Amino acid sequence: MFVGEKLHDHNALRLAAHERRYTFIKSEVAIPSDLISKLKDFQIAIPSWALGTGGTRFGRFSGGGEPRNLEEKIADVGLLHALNQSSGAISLHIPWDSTTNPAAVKALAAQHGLAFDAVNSNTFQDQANQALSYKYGSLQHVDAAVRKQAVQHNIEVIQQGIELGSKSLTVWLSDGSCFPGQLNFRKAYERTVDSLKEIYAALPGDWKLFLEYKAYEPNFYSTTVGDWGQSYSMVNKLGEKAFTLVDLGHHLPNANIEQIVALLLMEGKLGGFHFNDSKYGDDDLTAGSIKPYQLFLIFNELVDGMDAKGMNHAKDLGWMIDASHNVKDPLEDLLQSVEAIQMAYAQALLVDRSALETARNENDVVACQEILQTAFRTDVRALVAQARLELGGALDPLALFRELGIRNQLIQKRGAKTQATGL
Ligand code: RM4
Ligand code: MN
Ligand code: MN
Repeated sequence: MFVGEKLHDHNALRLAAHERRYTFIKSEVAIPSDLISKLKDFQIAIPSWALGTGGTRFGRFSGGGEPRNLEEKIADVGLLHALNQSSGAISLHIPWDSTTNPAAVKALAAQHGLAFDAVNSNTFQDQANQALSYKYGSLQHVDAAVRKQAVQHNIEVIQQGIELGSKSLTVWLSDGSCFPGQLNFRKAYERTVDSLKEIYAALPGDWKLFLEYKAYEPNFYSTTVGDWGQSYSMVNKLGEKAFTLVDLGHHLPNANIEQIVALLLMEGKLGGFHFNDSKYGDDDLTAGSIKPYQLFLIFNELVDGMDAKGMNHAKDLGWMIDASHNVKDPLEDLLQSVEAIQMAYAQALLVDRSALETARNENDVVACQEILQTAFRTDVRALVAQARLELGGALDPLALFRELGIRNQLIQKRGAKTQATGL
């Protein structure tokens, strides 16, 4: 859509100010020579289910112009990517995004410069045409026929993913229990692992399986894959293509997520991320909007841990957003999230790691804190903007989105009352 020629004018107007800021940071801060190229390589996948307005059980307030089908979702992500050149992938949720014409969908995505990141299965809802219910769980269910149906669904998701060129499956289970006594924890665990083994057996050789954990909701007493330990022990039983996926909103309050990330990476079992932010639970708010320091500390561990293993920052883990926007324009929110993630990554790349190691070895706690906070307090926006500029994106994607009146155009094209699939 309509970004091309306007982007040039937008950047021309802002170039002098940007160059002033970029020159300033280069004169003030020791910037690793490969920082800009690392930022340029770093692409963040957009979830297909976050392109419409999210709701809560109390209601949903659409902003209009929401994508009505998969093609329009791809167009929306293409738009984001045209603005920031950093959202070059889309993560699909099946059956919400099922298609009967994968070749056409793949070609459309390619026109927008988009790849398909992890495909997500859905055994937390019952579909209209579904034989058996997931009310009491899916892969953990006491009835083998329900488990079989859920396994089969995951295998179908893999097959759809293969046709689109995806390379990973994310399994998030709502399985658990709402009341003490309802579930035999041990048996639920064992049944889940057995079901996962069947899904794992259907994975192509170059695919990964991500097992996402979540502390609670929709089950409120126990969740069968409730924390990183449970996911980690399960993926270890599956094999080398299985990994744990960390969704930042899926922990109990005050969990030290950066430590979890460091240890999963050390064990070679961190698969990827669902970025978002939260104040209380699985709030799915804009990345970096509530706890930006935590986001930075997570990236600090990621950079440290990936470098220790010689991993490729951009390619060796799955970088995805998982968000829901109740009051913001979804596309504006996603632009903000991508930028926040890039900033945390840039700040982590600025950490003076040898000075930090020295300070740690000398038990100089004050120096350790100073080193991290110096990086965190650096205004890296000009670095992120420079990477975007070199890629052909907008100096200020959010401003350009507004200058172009994109939401109004979408409303005119799609209507004010459209509703995208999702929660
Ligand atoms: C869950 C979880 C999953 C997502 C669903 C829609 O809370 O975060 O990743 O697929 O929501
Ligand atoms: Mn998630
Ligand atoms: Mn979630």
